[in-house]
Amino acid sequence: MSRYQEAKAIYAKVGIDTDQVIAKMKEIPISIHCWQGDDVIGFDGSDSLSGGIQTTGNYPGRARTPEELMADIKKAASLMPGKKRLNLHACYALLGEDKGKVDRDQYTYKYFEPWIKFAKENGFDGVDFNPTFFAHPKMKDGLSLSSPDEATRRFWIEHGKRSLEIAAEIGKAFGNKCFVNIWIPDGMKDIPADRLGPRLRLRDSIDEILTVLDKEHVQVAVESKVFGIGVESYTVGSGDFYMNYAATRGIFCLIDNGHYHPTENVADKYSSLLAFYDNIAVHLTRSVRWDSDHMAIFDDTMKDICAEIVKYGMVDKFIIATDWFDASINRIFAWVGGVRAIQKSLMLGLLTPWKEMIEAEEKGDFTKRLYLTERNKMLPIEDVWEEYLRSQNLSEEFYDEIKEYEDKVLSLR
Ligand code: RNT
Ligand code: ZN
Repeated sequence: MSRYQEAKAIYAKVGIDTDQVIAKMKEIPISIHCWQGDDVIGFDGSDSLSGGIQTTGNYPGRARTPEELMADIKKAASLMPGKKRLNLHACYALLGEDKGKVDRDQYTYKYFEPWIKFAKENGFDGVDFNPTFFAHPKMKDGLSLSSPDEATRRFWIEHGKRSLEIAAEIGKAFGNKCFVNIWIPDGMKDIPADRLGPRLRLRDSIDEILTVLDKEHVQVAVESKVFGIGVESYTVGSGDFYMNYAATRGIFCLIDNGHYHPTENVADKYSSLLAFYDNIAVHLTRSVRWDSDHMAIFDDTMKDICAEIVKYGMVDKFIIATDWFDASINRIFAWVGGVRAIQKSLMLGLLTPWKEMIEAEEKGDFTKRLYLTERNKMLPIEDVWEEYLRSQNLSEEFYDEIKEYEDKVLSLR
């Protein structure tokens, strides 16, 4: 009997069908962020990152051109099991001869067409899109959509509109909905005098952006945050602000697990949203003491988060995207290792006897609930994971392949 066959029998005894789990795993799409490979720099003119987020480390091999980034994404994606989408940011526009002439308020689909072609040729299921409201000279005093300056606000509103128009074309190109996430870094380093004004302006700015939303091809979410580097005292787009905004506008909230106070339990948040929204978008990352965007790992936080995603049989309601940018390790590994860690966590969630545990809980048998929690921890998930990989011609022995790519490609940059 193979190890998988044995594991299958062990899980069957506790009421879990591992074949079904593997089949389910293959259906869960993950939107892979394009920005791990170049430290969130993009190709539309910026040479450094700003807006309260930061990439740290200087591991050699950063992708400097679209060709390099595409080659790296292709390599990374080839080592990731499962269904993948590609998550693009507007700053990855391929402007060609228009570079320096066309700004973000004038971007159109054509600047992203090579990305769409790339995604189609490399087996991505679709492409998602993000307007880029950071690392740009038109941010004024750290503000974009909430700026008191009319011209500044107008520029960024137009950027938001162009982004939704581009997303509609992307949705049409793939025949599925392009998911757009709005995140802005707007905030203040020191104590604001006016907490309301910026929020009213942000509300009105997004309202105006949404007037061009094509609901047939695009889905939109807003991503809140608690603070950023250099904007510690006030964040315009806070959790409360966006939760109310999304609910009243019929769009979605995006929960980035790095965007809360370190003691908050992000896994506890999804069920509150499930009670009110059709969809929940998530950015999965690892925050170490702050929103540090370390590569995701198979740790308790990720396990708890992913269990909440799968345990109610509502995984289809989740729009899962990755979001980290570690420049201190091989960037291809950061992509692959992080995505695999999320998938392992999702698999663990699917291999847990939630039904039995919920039944025990409803009967008030908390002893059994805790017994089952502990028993499940040592069951042979590794063998199911390996089978999942094997079914896609992959294995957990992927370090050498990444090292070879580093020696032959990354180290020559
Ligand atoms: C920043 C947000 C946001 C960005 C990306 C690049 O704190 O998490 O999602 O990471 O848009
Ligand atoms: Zn995020």
